[in-house]
Amino acid sequence: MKRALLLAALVLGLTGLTAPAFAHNTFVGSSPGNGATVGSSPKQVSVTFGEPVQQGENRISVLGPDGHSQWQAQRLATVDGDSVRVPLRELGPAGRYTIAYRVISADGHPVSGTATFTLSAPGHGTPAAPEQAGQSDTGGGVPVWVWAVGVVVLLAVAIGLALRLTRPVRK
Ligand SMILES: [Cu+2]
Repeated sequence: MKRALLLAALVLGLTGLTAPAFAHNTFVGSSPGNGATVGSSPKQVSVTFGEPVQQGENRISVLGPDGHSQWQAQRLATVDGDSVRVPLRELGPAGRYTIAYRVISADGHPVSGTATFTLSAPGHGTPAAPEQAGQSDTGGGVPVWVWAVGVVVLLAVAIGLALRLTRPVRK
């Protein structure tokens, strides 16, 4: 019994260690370049990876110097081989903007990360309204109480089954 547990722990440990080693996509670069300074608002932002990006829920959010205002002009990023891009609104305040990406690798795994660039001279733009930026749908999905009810029902079914199975058979 102890040996079996040890073996199970070992297998879990090994898979846990090796799982991240299987290639998923890696960040290669961005435009504007990571750490670059631009004098005026770029028309678009793109991020390039080491492998092709799958079509789907690929997103690039461009966050303003305040850390939360959003400046991308499109909810989903356009895939172009191994890179993704979104058009930008005209930027506003000068300062450091963050390119936050989340894309789907060719192997189906999501890859996310950030790059930054600095706008040296303020533009005349204003950030996207939350619903335009696609923020309103991030809280979507199944409400927690539905899950809770599901778990309770499953438990009840399991207990019922267990009781039936353990009940002595009468003849
Ligand atoms: Cu992967």
